[in-house]
Amino acid sequence: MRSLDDLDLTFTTLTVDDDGIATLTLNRPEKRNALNAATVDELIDIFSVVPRAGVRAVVLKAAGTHFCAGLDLVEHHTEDRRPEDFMHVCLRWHEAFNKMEYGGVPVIAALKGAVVGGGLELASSAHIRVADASTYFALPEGQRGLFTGGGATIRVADLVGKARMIDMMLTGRVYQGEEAIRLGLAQYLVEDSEAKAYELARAAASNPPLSNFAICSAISHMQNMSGLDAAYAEAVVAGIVNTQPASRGRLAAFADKSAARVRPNE
Ligand code: 1HE
Repeated sequence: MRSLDDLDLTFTTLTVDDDGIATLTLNRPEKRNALNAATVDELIDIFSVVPRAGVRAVVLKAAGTHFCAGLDLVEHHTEDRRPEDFMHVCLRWHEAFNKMEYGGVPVIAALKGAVVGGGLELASSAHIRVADASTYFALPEGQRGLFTGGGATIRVADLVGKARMIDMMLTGRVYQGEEAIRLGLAQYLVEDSEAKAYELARAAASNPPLSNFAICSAISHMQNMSGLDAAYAEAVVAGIVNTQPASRGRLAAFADKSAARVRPNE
């Protein structure tokens, strides 16, 4: 079985601290972290290993001032790809992003600057998105004479709805700030998106891993099912998760009144 130590990374870096919090950094700032084929291969490798490496949460962040400029347009231009070549490029993107979304390990994206095109497809595969004042979202595919190929028709449409996604693609409309939060492009708007992402990762990492596995895979799977099948799958997952040994002590603490209660924000 491959381990984190076996990973051979050029355009990304991955570190894991003693608490099992991984930091995955897109590390091609001179190209605004544009996703070339090699970076996508690295993401596939990383998310093939992470779920079996004891990682409890991942903070996905970027070097430089922009999160991700999407598809490497220069590589795409230089390679002069045939339809079947680009279809396989897209299948690799889907493999990487599906491994992220369905892998069972919480991924928290710390956003800044441009989160555009394929960069938004990447961000929308994370489980939580944190934006700062510099963050802006767009789908410039129409302007470039392209179409989304990394799952935006599923994940971005899911976040903002079909009509808004079509508008973004047709007109290049940019969303940022509170408006982006209101639409669901990110769940948090803060001064320091990285600091907040680590805070959220630590909170998530304190849950039992099996609970997080269900939260970060079952919900996505269930969205793909009929209502009837989703309800059945939910019962099966809850049967396993809600009787796990790791929940016994937490339930006991609630019963003996030593566990924290759920209170409104101050
Ligand atoms: C790139 C890319 C890229 C920058 N591919 N090289 N995505 C887009 O349409 C967004 C394209 N990029 C931009 O609009 C801007 O570059 C940014 C807003 C992200 C940043 O602007 P800025 O002024 O900070 O940087 P820059 O001067 O435009 O670019 C700096 C360098 O990064 C430059 O390279 P250099 O060698 O000339 O220094 C740029 O060429 C390079 N660079 N973005 C390649 N995207 C699976 S289908 C998905 C379809 C899509 O993602 S379509 C959306 C593509």
